[in-house]
Amino acid sequence: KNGFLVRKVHADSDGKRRPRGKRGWKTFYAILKGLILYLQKGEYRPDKQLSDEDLKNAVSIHHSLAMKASDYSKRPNVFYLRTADWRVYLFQAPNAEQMQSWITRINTV
Ligand code: I3P
Repeated sequence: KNGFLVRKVHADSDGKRRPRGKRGWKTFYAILKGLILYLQKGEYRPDKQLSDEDLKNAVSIHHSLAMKASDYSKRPNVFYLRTADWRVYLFQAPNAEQMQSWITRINTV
């Protein structure tokens, strides 16, 4: 599965709150391949290679949990992703259907 997602990092590994100045929303083209969610920056092209920075942004979804962010009301169609090492991300999907599709795909790999 792939598509545009806007990401906010809420907590780095071990659940540590991400520091001020690094908590903004950023748009990525997300590619879910096996147990890795790749987050590609910049303009989308189907043949584009992942850069070193893109690889650093990749998220392991092994033993992770995605759920609708019902307590987050500032933006619509936002879901949480909590990883096995307790990173916490918020992802905003383009619409409700996409949000549900990402949640289902992440939770059923
Ligand atoms: C953050 C940015 C986020 C905001 C976050 C800010 O600032 O404005 O949009 O989250 O608030 O810290 P910066 O870009 O300097 O990191 P919301 O959009 O959810 O309000 P937060 O620290 O309360 O999460």
